[in-house]
Amino acid sequence: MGINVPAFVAAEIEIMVREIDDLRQEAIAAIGAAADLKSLEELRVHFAGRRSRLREILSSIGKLSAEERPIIGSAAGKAQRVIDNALEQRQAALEALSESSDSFDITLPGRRPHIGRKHPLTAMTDELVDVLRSMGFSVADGPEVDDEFHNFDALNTPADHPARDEHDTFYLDDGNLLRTHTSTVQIRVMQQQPPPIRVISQGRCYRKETVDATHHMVFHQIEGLYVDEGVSLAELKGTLTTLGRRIMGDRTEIRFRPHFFPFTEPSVEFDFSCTICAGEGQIQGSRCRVCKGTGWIEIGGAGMVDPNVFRAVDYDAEKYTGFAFGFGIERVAMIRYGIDDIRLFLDSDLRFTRQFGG
Ligand code: FA5
Repeated sequence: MGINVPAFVAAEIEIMVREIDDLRQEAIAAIGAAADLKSLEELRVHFAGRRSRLREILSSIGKLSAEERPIIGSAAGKAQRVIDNALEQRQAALEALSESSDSFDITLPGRRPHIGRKHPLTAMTDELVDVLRSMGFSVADGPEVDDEFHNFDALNTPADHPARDEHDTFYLDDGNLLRTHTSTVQIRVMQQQPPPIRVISQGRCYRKETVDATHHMVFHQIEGLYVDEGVSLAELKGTLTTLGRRIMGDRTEIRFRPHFFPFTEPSVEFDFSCTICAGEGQIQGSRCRVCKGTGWIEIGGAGMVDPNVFRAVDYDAEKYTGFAFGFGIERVAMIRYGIDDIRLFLDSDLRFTRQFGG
């Protein structure tokens, strides 16, 4: 694109116009060939910057005669617009190029996709539920915010009963409370359906507890209830022995220790033989760390359902008997996975959970 120079202009002006034309062409060629944004910026400074030759020409226009002024002004202004336009277009093209090459750089190492896994507590719960379901228990659910009736009264624990002290919890303004055990679900199920009942329930429980390595104010329990005519303590023992062997290993033994729970009579606490030292209490002469040398690991509580509980849900206490058991899932998971502090289950540090498969 040449510039027509009128016949009357002086030779210097003609030279100037040619210079502007050359500058424009040189700029367009260099800008089109700019390989990256950095070199484009250098070209911007050189051809369109404050100290560029084109600016110099434009600022000297005032010194020219009235005839010359529009010739140079128009040539230089046009050249500047063309250069600015070329700079803008090349910048857009280079930016698009760098974005697309960013996302398609096949030489970069691949990003490993984050594969989630089950929290050890979830894995343990799923396993316990699977075993108990395979033994004929169905799964029931209940609310974590419950009332005193389901958490205490219906479980034969009236307001003045000393057993309430061990289940101190968090009370809401409306008089409801955060359940202290999953036994609340026993009551809800029995209120809804007649015997026979064979049900388990698992979930979060709360107690106003001082937190240490084995106690938390938020923990999980799993509970079992079997009600029918002629259910016996022997069946309770058989059920828990099977559960113990499926979870802890084929050689696991169970023992019952007499205990007290308001809602069962008789009541027991049950222990599984220690799988680490095979119930010996010691490994190669030194005391077993897991069972602390006793050969037994405390698991939970159980017993035959107290007739008063049946009366609270309008069951015929003369006709039916039943057993119930309940234990902490953290406790079993800690033994199973060798976790020595219950607080770790609530830790958001993924280095903890990533240690467990599943
Ligand atoms: C009960 O909660 C009874 N409901 C269990 C039961 C059910 C007995 C049916 C008879 C028939 P206990 O308070 O002992 O019992 O708690 C049972 C288990 O829950 C304990 O063995 C322990 O493993 C777990 N547990 C209780 N409190 C906490 C706590 N603060 N932190 C972690 N685990 C706990």
